[in-house]
Amino acid sequence: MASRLSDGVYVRDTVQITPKLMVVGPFGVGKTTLIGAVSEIEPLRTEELMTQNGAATDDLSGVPDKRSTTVALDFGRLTLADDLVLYLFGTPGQQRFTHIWEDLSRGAYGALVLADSRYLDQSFEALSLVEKSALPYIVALNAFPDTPDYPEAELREALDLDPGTPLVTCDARDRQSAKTALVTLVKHLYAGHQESS
Ligand SMILES: Nc1nc2c(ncn2[C@@H]2O[C@H](COP(=O)(O)OP(=O)(O)OP(=O)(O)O)[C@@H](O)[C@H]2O)c(=O)[nH]1
Ligand SMILES: [Mg+2]
Repeated sequence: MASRLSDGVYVRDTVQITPKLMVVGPFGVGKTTLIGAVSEIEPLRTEELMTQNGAATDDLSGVPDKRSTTVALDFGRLTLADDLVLYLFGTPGQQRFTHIWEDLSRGAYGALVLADSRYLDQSFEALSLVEKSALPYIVALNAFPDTPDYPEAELREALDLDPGTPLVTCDARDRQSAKTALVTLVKHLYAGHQESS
């Protein structure tokens, strides 16, 4: 059994809570990277190479080395405690895939909205999708090397965040940092659940 656990085939038999969580955000913000960094199973990826045909719509200014894009979903799994396993679903970031969101997010419990503070306006669409679907969420700013250090109050105002919505910074490539952002989301969901029960 131990070896199957490490294969990622089984979860521990103490697991009781398995929320489906969405990782959303604009094109190239780091959703696939974050799920790959934290997943304890081989993450499912649906990456396709980007071609010259997409040059007009795929804005690579923040991620000049990016070569592929998610066309359906990312999927990963993270055990946070003996009784708690997260199932992570990443969405495609390109606007032409927005219709996939409704199907993918069915049954989700909450969302991590990844944002890039160099291009905050690009996050508005993802924020409005989670708000429309009434999913509780937090915002995690994925820090890139040239990300300016804006005061939190300015970032909150620019994103029009409710005072109760957590705003954190993470490095989507770093397992511990990405995990900390997910823990913040889970605590936020738990606090909301406590309030409503
Ligand atoms: N410097 C830096 N680069 C990052 C970071 N996160 C992601 N990248 C790079 O930025 C690019 C975008 O990452 P992806 O994970 O593909 O982004 P995505 O949000 O899944 O993109 P789409 O699925 O196309 O919307 C990749 O080339 C990553 O290596 C980060 O935290 N810092
Ligand atoms: Mg992706």
